[in-house]
Amino acid sequence: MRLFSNQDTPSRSVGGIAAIATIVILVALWMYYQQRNTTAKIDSEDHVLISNDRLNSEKFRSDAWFLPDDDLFGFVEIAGGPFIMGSDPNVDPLAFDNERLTTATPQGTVNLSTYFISRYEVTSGQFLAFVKATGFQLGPRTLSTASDHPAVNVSWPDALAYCRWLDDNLRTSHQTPQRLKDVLNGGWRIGLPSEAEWEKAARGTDGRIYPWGDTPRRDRANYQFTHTLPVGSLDCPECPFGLSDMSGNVWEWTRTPYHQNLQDSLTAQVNLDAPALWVMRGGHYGDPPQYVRTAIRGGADPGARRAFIGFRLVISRF
Ligand SMILES: [Ca+2]
Repeated sequence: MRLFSNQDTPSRSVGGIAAIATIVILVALWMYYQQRNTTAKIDSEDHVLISNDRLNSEKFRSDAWFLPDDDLFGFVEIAGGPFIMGSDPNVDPLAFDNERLTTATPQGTVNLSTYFISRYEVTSGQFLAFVKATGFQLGPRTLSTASDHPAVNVSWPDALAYCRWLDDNLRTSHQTPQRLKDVLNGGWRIGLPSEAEWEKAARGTDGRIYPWGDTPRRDRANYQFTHTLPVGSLDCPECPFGLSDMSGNVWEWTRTPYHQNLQDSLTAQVNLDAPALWVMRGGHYGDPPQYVRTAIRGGADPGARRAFIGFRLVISRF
């Protein structure tokens, strides 16, 4: 379209320039808006993509402690029954020795009762709501990430304190959806997952190596990267139970004391007064593929506050 020419009158030229300036301003505003609503994503060939992430501002309730906006506040039911736990090095050559169920039986079936697990890692926004409500004393870097990123630099006691506050809060608040209240009133409580609960949620019942299958995929989880992403940034339609970031983003605390094989951890009596390392699962944003497998496990000192350790929640009968 021709806007103006040498034959145009001065007034028509001024009008054309104004039209162009208006278009430039509108394009600049549109680009600014897009930038504010985007987040980095990584495709299967390691390209960093920029995608629109308006979803994240819509999926948490600012009027309800920034919990996910559904009738269970983001908790997902995991039906009772068996699953395959542990790693057989004949099946998964990347397996570490500490992923064995027992020394003699590296992989086996474990049966769990029904429980609920949170779809996302606990976010900074959710943790901040707890801090504001209670005056809880933070670590110096605890809320260093944006509100929809996972809460990091949280110790094991910090995570437990959040769980206890949320449990008390949701039992008594009129904001709690009735379906969730019914669950909590049925003898269940909010806490950290056991490592068996965590592993079943991550790999489902078929013993898969990653939540989406048996080969690494950087378009499904945040790893081999430089920083955390907003929780739930990467879609994973193949992942069991619709959970996000079980692999990568941040390691996640569990309520299980660390032992060198799984069976000893599963059967250990929890003694909060005894020195222990606590199991964390799932790997973090900077880890290689081997460290974001569903069976990966590490032990951390309960007081550790690290930029790559966060947590998620369960509702269980523990
Ligand atoms: Ca994670």
